[in-house]
Amino acid sequence: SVANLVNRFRGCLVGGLIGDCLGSPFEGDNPISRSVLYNFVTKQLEESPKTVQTFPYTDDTAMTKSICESFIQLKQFDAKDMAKRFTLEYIRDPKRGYGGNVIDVFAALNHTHFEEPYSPARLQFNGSGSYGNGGAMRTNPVALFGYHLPIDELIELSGNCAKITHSNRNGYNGAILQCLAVREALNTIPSQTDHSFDVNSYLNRLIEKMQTIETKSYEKVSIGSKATFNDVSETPFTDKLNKIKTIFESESKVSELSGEMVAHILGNDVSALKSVPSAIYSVLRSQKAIENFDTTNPFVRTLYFSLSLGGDTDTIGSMACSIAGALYGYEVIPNILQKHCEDIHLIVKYADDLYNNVSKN
Ligand code: R7I
Ligand code: MG
Ligand code: MG
Ligand code: MG
Repeated sequence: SVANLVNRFRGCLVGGLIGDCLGSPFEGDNPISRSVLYNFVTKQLEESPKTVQTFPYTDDTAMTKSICESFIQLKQFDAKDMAKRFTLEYIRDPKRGYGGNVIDVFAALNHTHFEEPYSPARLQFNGSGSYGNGGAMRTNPVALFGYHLPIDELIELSGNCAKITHSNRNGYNGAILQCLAVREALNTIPSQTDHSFDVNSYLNRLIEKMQTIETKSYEKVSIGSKATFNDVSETPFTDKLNKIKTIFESESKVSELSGEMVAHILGNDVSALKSVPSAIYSVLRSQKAIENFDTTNPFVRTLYFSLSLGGDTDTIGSMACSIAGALYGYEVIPNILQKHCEDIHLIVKYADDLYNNVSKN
C-alpha cells in the first residue's frame, strides 16, 4: 500500500542513518571496487547471518540527531540552541569523522558561549565560508519539522540551520536543495505496483525552485563581495540539476552510466555542489535496474548506486537514502539493513516524535 506520512518520516531518517553507517567504510575510495561493494552490500542483506555486525554512524548522523533533539525539545527553531548542541556533541564524542575545518567553528562557538551563533561560520576560509556538504548532510529533520511550512519559510529555515556552520552560498544552498529534495519526495506518491513515479516532473519542480533561490542569493552575495566572487555560474546547483535531466534523456536512448561515470560528471567529494546533485541522481536512478546487482527494491538500488559513486560515500549515501526513504517509505527498507546500524531505535523514535509534532498542527 502507499506509505503513509509517518512511514515516510521514518523512511527519511532511517534511510539517512543506513546510508551513513553502511557508506562510511568506503569513504574516500575513489573509484570504489565494484566487487568489494557487491560483496559488502550482499552480505548486509543476508537474511539470517550468524552475527549481525553493527556499523557506527559518523558526523552526518551526530549532527542530524542534534537537529532532531533541538526541534523535538523546543518545538521551534533556535539557532543558539542548535549551535550549542552541535558543539557539545562534538566535544563529547569528537571521533566521528568531522570535516577538517568545521571543528574550528565548534571551538569558536564554545569560546564565545554561543552568543552569536552565526558569527564563527562567517570567518571560515578567509571570510568566504565553507562550501562543504556538512550543512546538507544534516538537513533531513528540517524537512520533517517544517513539513507544513510554506515553501519560502522552509527554504529560509533550512538555510539558517546550515549557516550555523556553512555561510558560503554553495554550502547553504546545497542544504536547501537537499531539504527540498526530501520535501518533494514526501509529496510524491509512487505507484503501488512497481514504485514508479514521474522523474521528470520531480526534477522540474526542483529546477524551478533552485533557479529562483540561486538567482536571489547570487544578487545578495555579489553586492557585498564582488571582488572575491568568481563563480563560473550564477546558478551552479540549477546547472547540475539540468545536467541530471540531460543524463536521463540520453540514458533512455543508450545504456545507463556507471557509478564512476556519474561521479565524473556530477562529482563525489565533500563539497555540497559535488555531492547533493549526485545523491539526487542516485535516487532517480533507482527507477531502473542496476547492472550486476539483482534487486527490484528501489531503496536497495538507491543505496547500492549511491555508494558506487565512491568518494564521500557516507554523505552521498546518507543524503540519497534519506530522500529514497521519504519517497518509498519505511516498509520498503529491509529490516536487516536497519539492524546493522548504531542507534536505529533512537532514530525511529525521533522520526515518530517529529511526526507527532506536525500531525498536531
Ligand atoms: O562540510 P563539513 O561539515 O564536512 C562534511 C564532510 C562529510 O563528508 C562528513 O562525512 C565528513 O567526513 O566531512 O566540514 P568543513 O570542514 O566545513 O568542509 C569540509 C572540507 O571541504 C574542508 O575541510 C575543506 O577541505 C573543504 N572546503 C573548502 N576548501 C576550500 N575553500 C570547504 N569549504 C572550502 C572553501 O571555501
Ligand atoms: Mg561523515
Ligand atoms: Mg570524513
Ligand atoms: Mg562524508
